[in-house]
Amino acid sequence: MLDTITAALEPHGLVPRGGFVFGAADDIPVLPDGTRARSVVLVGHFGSSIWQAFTAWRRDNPGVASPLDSWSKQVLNAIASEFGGYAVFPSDRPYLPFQQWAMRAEGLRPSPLGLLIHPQYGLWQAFRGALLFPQSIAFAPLRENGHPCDACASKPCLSACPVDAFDGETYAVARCRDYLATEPGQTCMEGGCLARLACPVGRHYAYLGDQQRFHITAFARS
Ligand code: B12
Repeated sequence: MLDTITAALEPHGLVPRGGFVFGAADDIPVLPDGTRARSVVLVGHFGSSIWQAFTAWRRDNPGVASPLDSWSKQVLNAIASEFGGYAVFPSDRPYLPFQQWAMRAEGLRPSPLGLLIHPQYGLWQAFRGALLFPQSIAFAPLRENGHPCDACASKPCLSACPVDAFDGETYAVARCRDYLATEPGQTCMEGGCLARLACPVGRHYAYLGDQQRFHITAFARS
């Protein structure tokens, strides 16, 4: 089943990002029929893999509010129903613990910025949704990937932000957002988050210019 889900996601630039069977101790999401899900498959992207499909959809659907969320919902709701599952989304409230799920599904760990870091794709990856299923799915055992930040002595991500929004523990969200409204902050608005860009891991997968601007503009307006 995972192979056919992979094939259904591929034209959209999306990939399954692991999954797991819920355990008794989990806060297990309830499905629309009132029963509890048995397993979850996370769905996301690496680098700019979704950008072509998303921008084509956006051209055909101008003026849609929250376009990336709307696109994700259109694509993943259709795929979920094709496979007898139910899609949930990271931006929907109450927030589901996507990062905790991702740590379990892909063995990722957080970087000092709070974003999970992938050994190959670095900080240039995110989740567009998750597919919940009423049945157990057989997942391949997790490979131990190591944590790239352990080997990074200088941690350039922590010194690159012009307003020191990251201290390795917290993220000064208001300070970051306020800076984006200033003249010097236009460097971040145009090119993307300087802290994220300072990370040497997966640099090759850094988002394309349009995608950088799209995300940071959405954040600045949120
Ligand atoms: C609210 C939110 C924010 C808020 C507050 C973040 C914060 N300080 O916690 C704001 C708006 C500031 C924010 C910003 C960003 N976010 Co955000 N955010 C969320 C959201 C919707 C909910 C977080 C939450 O409360 N979850 C509920 C709890 C129960 O889940 P959890 O897994 O236990 O939560 C973990 C996080 O809270 C995390 N955490 C703690 N501190 C921080 C700080 C940061 C910066 C992040 C990203 C996470 C984080 O630790 C928790 C334990 O693992 C999640 C999606 C989701 N459903 O989780 C995305 C999410 C965490 N964000 C994400 C991203 C990518 C970003 C941005 C980079 C957006 C962008 N521009 O692309 C920015 C980061 C700023 C930057 N420098 O660019 C991704 C992270 C992917 C990854 N690789 O880990 C997520 C998972 C969304 C997604 N679609 O993939 N975000």
